[in-house]
Parts: sequence; C-alpha cells; structure tokens
Amino acid sequence: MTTNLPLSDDLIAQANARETAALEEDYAALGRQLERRGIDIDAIKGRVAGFSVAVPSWGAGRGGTRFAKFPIAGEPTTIYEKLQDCAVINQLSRVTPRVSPHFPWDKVSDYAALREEAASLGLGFDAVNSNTFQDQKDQAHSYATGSLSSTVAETRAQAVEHNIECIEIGKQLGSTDLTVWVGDGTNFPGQQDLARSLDRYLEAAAQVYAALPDDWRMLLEHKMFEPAFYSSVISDWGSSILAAQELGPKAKCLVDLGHHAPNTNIEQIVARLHRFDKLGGFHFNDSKYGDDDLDSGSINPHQLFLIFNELVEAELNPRDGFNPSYMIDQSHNVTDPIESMLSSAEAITSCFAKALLVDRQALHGAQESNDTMMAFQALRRAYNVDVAPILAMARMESGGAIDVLSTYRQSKWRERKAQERKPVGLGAGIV
Ligand code: PSV
Ligand code: MN
Repeated sequence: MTTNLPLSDDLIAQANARETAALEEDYAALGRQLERRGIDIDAIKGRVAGFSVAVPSWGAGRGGTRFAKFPIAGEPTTIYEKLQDCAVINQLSRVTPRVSPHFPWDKVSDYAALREEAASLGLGFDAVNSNTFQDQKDQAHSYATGSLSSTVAETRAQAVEHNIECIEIGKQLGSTDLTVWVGDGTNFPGQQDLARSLDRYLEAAAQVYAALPDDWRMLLEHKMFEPAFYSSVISDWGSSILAAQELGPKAKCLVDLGHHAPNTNIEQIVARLHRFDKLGGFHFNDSKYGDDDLDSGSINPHQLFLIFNELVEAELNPRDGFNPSYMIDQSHNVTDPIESMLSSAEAITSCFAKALLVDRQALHGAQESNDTMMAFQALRRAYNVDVAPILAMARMESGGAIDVLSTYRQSKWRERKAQERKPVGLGAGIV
C-alpha cells in the first residue's frame, strides 16, 4: 500500500531538532522525580505510546452551534478532505489513528476505496454513527415526530433501516461499533407518553440490534436535553443502561461528557457502568453549563483525570471485560479544528498518563483504613505531575511532533488548503 501522509517527515524532524535537547533534559528530570516515588518513567511512556483516541469526521469542520457557522478558508467539505485533516492530526500527535464517520454526512459511492484512501493516510475507521436527528433531502418520512421512538410506524422502520445501512457501511470500512444517538423527545408535558415512547424505542432498537454482526457492539449514547427540551427518550445513564440491558450483551452505554446536568459525578457513572459490564465508550469534550462541545479538558481537566482514574481502576479489575472506545466529540466555531483536536488529544492523553501515576497501593490502603486525606492525596500527587515530557517523548519516538501546535503552524497546512479547497457555504450549525 502506498502511503500518502499529508506533512513531510522532514518538516517534523526539523521542528523536533530544535526542541530535542530541552525535551531530553525535562524527561530526565521528571524520570528522576518519578523514580523517587518508585515509578519507572519509561514504563509510563510505553503505556502512553499504546494509547489512542478516535477523532470525529465532523469535528474536522467548524461545526459551530446551531445558531451560526463561521467557516474558515481551507476548511474541508468532503469526507476525503476531512480524512486529510485527520491525518495531519495523527501525524503530529500519533494518538488519533482512527476516524469516526457519521452517515449520511460522509456517504460515498465506494467504501472500499474510502477505506484504502484512509489507510494510505495512516488512518482506520472507528465507530460508525447514524443520523436520525435530521431530515435529509428526498427522505420519505420526517423525523419531526422522533425516529426510533416515533409514533409513526413508517418513520421507525426508516430509522431502523438507516441504522442497518450504517452497519453495512461500517463492515466495509472495518468498523465494529455502531453508535446510536437519537434526538427523540418532547418539548411539552403531555406531548408523548413517556413510557410508551421508550417502548417504541426499545422495539425499534431491538431490530437494529438483531442486525449486528457477532463481533459488533451497539453503543447507546444518552443526552439529557437538546434538541428536545422537556424530555429525551434516552436522557441519562439510567435510561441508557436499562435499554442496553434489555437489548442484550452487545449493547453498551456511551458517555458523552457534555450530556449531563452540570456538576454530575461522571466518574461515578463510569464506575457503575463498568460494574455491570455496560461501559461501551466515551465522547470526550468539555462543558460549562449544559453544552457539549467545548474542547476536552478546557474547563474541568480535574474531572477528566478522575474519569481516567476510574478507567485505570476498571482496567485493573476487568470483571467481565474492559474495552471502552474513546473518541473526541467537540465542534465549535472559534478555532482551527485541527488545532482544537491536537490540544484536546493532548489533554486526554495527559489525564490518562496522570491516572497511571496514581499510587494504587497507597490509594487502596488509605481507602481501606478510612484515611480520607491520604486517599485524596494519592490522587492529588498524581494530578499535580506535569506529564508533558512523557507525552512529547512518546510522540517524538513514534515520528510525531514534540510541539504539535507550533509544528502545525510551521507547516502552513491551512493556508495551503485555502488555496486548493473550495470555500465552505455558510450552511447551518449542527447539534
Ligand atoms: C449529539 O449532541 C452528539 O453528541 C452525538 O454524538 C451526535 O452524533 C454528535 O453529537 C454529532 O452531532
Ligand atoms: Mn456525542
């Protein structure tokens, strides 16, 4: 297979050459500091090198809010251009080797060719996402009454069929997960029967479930509100786990960090879902109010760390299994999406690395003896470590950039694409 990587290796090597001496110094100093705590920095670096998080195809564009889109010159408009931008992110960060596509947004006529194109860019495909929250041109039945839970039988059948089509596409792309998020819900008390709408959802979702290949999972993504503001059919992790339990073992819950009420204890939700073998994956982003699109780790990096602390615990106690899928799901309208995704991938990987630094023996010992302060300090001591040299060293050793953002700017990728790509229309925002 021919490789077609978007940035030149020379550019990355030259940028790294200017940073290598300082990195080696910082890495050695951190290595000595961690050694005093009995931690082998190279072992942590090895775990970091094995970590990955998928990026969403739609995150390569400046999605913005549903109120406005402010396109930038050089923004991608096709899945092919989006893949190129995702390849830039992976080439620099080395932690985002998979792209999660969304249908019908990313529909093409030849999926084998799309898979090959992705592979030549060093990318594979992650979970396929269905879209029954928007009407498409020439669609027979509107989703105005909901999709999998609609009162209209033909609409439900159409939503089921679309999800099955996504599975078929996913098989061709090499995916093994179908992520299902429905915007179904109501805006008025009394608008729909709360129990019967869930019954309809479960019946339709079971038809999708029945079409899953043996090695596939169906990831149910809950969201408290928006676009429905009074009730959502799969509004919270309770509805999600009940639905997943009803559907069967291949149905798991997907936690989008922005889909909860403010201040919800998401790390506890993670522990609960894992306890019942229903932790399917994450959509990473951050949130200040009830939003779900701010850059990961930009508002509450400590929460992200606490989530990874639970994930490291879960991995050590796999119970029935531990295989959550990780993806970034963010899209706003103020930065170059490549830069946001690079920054988020770094924030996510940092929290993973910090969680690995937690002295588990000290933590568990303090928990058992009810030494609250020392239990908390076991977490605090790990959270306070600046793990940047570990991430940078892992990246450099696998061909990525020590300083991802500065190398990206030096590449002038966006400026070059502004000359080549057709301008994006104003369009509408997405949810
Ligand atoms: C819904 O807000 C969501 O988080 C789901 O993952 C969608 O598929 C995605 O955003 C894209 O709009
Ligand atoms: Mn999401």
